[in-house]
Amino acid sequence: MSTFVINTVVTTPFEGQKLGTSGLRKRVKVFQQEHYTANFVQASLNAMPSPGKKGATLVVGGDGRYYTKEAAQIIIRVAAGNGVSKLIIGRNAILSTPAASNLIRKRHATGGFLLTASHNPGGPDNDFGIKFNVSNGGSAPEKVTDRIYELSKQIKEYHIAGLPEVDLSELGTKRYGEDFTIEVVDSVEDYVQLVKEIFDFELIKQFFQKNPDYKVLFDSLHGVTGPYVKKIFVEELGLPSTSIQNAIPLPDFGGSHPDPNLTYARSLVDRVEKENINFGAASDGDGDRNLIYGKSVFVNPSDSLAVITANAEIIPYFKRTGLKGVARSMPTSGAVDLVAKKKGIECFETPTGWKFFGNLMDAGRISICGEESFGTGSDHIREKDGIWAVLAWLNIIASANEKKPGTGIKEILLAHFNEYGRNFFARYDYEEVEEQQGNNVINHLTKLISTERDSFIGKTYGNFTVKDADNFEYHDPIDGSSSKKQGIRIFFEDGSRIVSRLSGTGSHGATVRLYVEKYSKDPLEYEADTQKALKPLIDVALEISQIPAFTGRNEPTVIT
Ligand code: VG1
Ligand code: CO
Repeated sequence: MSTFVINTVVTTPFEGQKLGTSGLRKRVKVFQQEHYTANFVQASLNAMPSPGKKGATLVVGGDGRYYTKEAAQIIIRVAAGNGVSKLIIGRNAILSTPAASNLIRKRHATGGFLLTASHNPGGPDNDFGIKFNVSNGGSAPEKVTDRIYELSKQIKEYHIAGLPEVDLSELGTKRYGEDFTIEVVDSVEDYVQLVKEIFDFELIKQFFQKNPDYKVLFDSLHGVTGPYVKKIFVEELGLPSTSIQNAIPLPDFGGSHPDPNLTYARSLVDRVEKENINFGAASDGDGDRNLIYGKSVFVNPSDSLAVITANAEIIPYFKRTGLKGVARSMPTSGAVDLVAKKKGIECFETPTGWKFFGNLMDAGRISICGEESFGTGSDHIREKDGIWAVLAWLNIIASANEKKPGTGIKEILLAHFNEYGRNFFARYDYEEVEEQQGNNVINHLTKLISTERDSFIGKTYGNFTVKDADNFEYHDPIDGSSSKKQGIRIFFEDGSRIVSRLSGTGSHGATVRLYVEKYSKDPLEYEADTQKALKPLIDVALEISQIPAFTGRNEPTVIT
């Protein structure tokens, strides 16, 4: 047991320590500035909801991106300097976001620091990020993140313990001084145990055994999930080790963008097509997003949410807990709403960002929730969970094959569309335009729906007539808080809709998002190509929003 001194360091505020949709994300170089990270950690600890930082237990870990080790050491010293009593840290400071959320809950911790910028690229010239989570295992709600930002603007000092660098590669508990302990835990174990309690591993395993030709490929995109998928898919479910790729986490994600979509997970998509792989999947840097892609069939995340909800009762966890309500973020398509209606359960529409689901889950109002941005999950934790979504699909497929052998992703999707109709959905992202250009788009749309409202409502563009429009506002039914200006929504007479908002996760410039949705009950369209089916509406969306003119971009960076 070594004791330590606590030093109080005089500091001045840094600009822009404002948390976005999910934590503080900046260039690594910004975090590397002297005092920058310590300031932010100090502000977060000061903003901790009651009972506060003294005596707190915090979970620490992240996706292993560049600067993780340094940030973990700063967190250790500032936490010890502030009277935090215990840190539970993933080995080598590695924890996927879902695993961290699980640990916070399982160990009844007060909260946690998650070291990740999620799907943003990593490495010395790219992004680092810190998320602050609270005792339910979820991202701090807005009232806490607002307070962190306020405190970061007033900060004058931070407290830091004079501890030597702590070796995080060795499992076990070490005590420092009178009341500070660090427990280094296995990054994977608790999470694997959790998913084994949720899904029918035996059934999935038998399905793979009975169908040795059913090919699976999971792409970790060099993010944090590598060791998790190796344990789950290879060791537990018995798939060959060739069923996983890019499974070694790298601090710069191999120089690519660890974002599981059709653009950045191209190598997975290409292999699925070329090698006739039945089930392809990918996750993002910190493991909370998922992509499901089978031979010539892409599962849109909004549809994924609906399909999982429709089939939830075959998953042991929901058999046990019952299916309460569901929720989706506002831009996510209304496919899940139709399932909720049929099942007679509540359905909530929340702003973008997983933190808005937390209250609903804590209050027992929802079991499953999702976002169009490749996020799906449930109340087993308080973060979205990439591996969970993949296992949910595999459980559904394995179960469907009990009744009808040969059922794959495509058959499940088509059966779903036949029952509920199809919500065509696409998202256009214009990444890293200038901040002013992004604001111009939103200001223009705001004008249309406010001062120019009278001439805008009722106006016809192509085959679409504007029926209504607003800037989405959310009233949390649990704590009564409200969140304004969450995205411009334009509704058309035929039920179609377009949405636009600025991203809150970028670290540079602005990213404009445009979401387009159209519902069809025509069976001839169930196998149609999304972009083709949506073309007329996308044209109208571009005409109304004037995005190409405002941004100088004729094409989006990413199309989902
Ligand atoms: C994006 C997504 C949002 C998601 C957020 C965090 O936010 O649109 O749905 O919750 O990323 O996901 P924004 O503000 O850029 O649109 V993650 O995997 O980056 O933690
Ligand atoms: Co993520």
